Amino acid sequence: QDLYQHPDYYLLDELLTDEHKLIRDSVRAYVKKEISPIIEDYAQKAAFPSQIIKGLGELGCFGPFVPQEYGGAGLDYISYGIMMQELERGDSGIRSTASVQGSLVMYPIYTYGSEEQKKKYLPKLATGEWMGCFGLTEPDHGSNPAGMLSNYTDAGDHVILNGSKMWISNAPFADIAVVWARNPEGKIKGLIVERGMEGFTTPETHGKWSLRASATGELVFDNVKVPKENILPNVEGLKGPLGCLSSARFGIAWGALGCAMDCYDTALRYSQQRIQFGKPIGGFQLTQKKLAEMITEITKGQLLVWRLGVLRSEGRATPEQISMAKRNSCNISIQIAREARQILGGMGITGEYSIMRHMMNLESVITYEGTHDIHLLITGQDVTGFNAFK
Ligand code: TGC
Ligand code: FAD
Repeated sequence: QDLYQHPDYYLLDELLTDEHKLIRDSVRAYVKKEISPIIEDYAQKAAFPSQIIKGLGELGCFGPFVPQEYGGAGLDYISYGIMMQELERGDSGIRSTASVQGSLVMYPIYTYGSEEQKKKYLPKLATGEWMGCFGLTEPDHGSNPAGMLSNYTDAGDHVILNGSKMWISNAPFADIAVVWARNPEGKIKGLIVERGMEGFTTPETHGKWSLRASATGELVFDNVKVPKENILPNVEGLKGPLGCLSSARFGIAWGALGCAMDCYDTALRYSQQRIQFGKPIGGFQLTQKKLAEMITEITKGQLLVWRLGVLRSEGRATPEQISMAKRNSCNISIQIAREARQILGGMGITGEYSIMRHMMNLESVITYEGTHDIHLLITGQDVTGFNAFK
């Protein structure tokens, strides 16, 4: 980790501003000091290192695109992407925590919330004093959230929420949950559910072989009384949660590349030092093929997410463009992790190196926020005009 060389084969640093590079350096230094030394241990014991929350807040990793008046930093989307890249180079579970807080909790409150909701929640979420989670997926509705069953009925100054969500990142420790449920007219609305509301529980999901340093759980609503002032007033329908996913998927497109960079860097250095048959394994053509293909895919991926960052910062990135980048980054990263693991031979399966942890984490990353195939179908629909989902 200490010797990490950031891959920049096409001199893409020249496309970044000094502020971007400063942000990258500070998040990278934080990851090196606070995350890399402990993350393997936390992943092995399947625990979330909650002590890092304060530092992530201080660094501005929670909702950096939110304006300063609400506690954010008002940064552009390339800055956000760079932060996610550096965090995920440390661990996808850590990036997940920041993604959920920024894109799936702060973004909807900022974009769809009332002024009172923004003032009440955003500054505390930006520092990490309060942590949030995002409840869209249900036991029977994963790729197809339009079928969700969670719902609420009207009861005067509050509503009564029933239903359940599963696979929810940060749920076990979150102070609030942004939850998507049907209103009495059957329309999808967002609600802010707070820990401590009667009938609201968050059982933890155990036994994961992936994202082990991230806490995952369910959200269970058993006649939960939610004040009407906690309903997000400015959006209705599936475009509400899907809009949040666009922000999070954008961050993942950058983040997954961080894993790829770490795996490539580790494998490259190992190949230069490991001697077999009297010479470094990096001298064998088959090893070079692996490394050359890795750096080619990383470079293509870097160009894709940089351009996407420009478009997103200008408000021009389409959901379909974001899908393409999320899918591509996850796909190349998981393949690079598998090839990098091979280059390390037996050492590749141990926790002494980060590769196997990245590889297992990426199985979640390629699945959540829309699976590999769902994103393919989004591109397919966009280019052909035909909807293959239904
Ligand atoms: P469809 O009819 O296509 O769309 C409904 C409405 O939404 C609009 N829309 C979007 N808006 C913003 N951003 C997007 N990405 C959008 N995609 C669609 C669309 O224009 C339409 O608007 P309107 O005004 O016409 O109503 O909806 P559909 O039911 O056909 O679904 C399409 C599909 C399959 C692509 C969608 O359901 C989907 O993306 N499914 C995948 C589900 C998913 O990604 N779940 C993620 C759960 S959260 C999570 O995994 C967090 S992990 C966090 C971590 O730990 O990092
Ligand atoms: P399914 O939808 O059942 O899909 C199973 C398979 O069928 C997939 O291969 C899929 O591609 C395929 N498939 C489905 N429909 C089609 C189709 N029309 N055509 C072709 N193939 C299809 N959700 C949240 O709301 N909040 C969170 O914070 C969150 N965090 C998560 C953390 C982790 C660790 C994990 C693993 C998941 C998380 N999720 C979260 C849920 C995640 O978004 C879903 O797992 C994902 O959307 C897929 O849903 P599913 O697991 O129900 O799979």
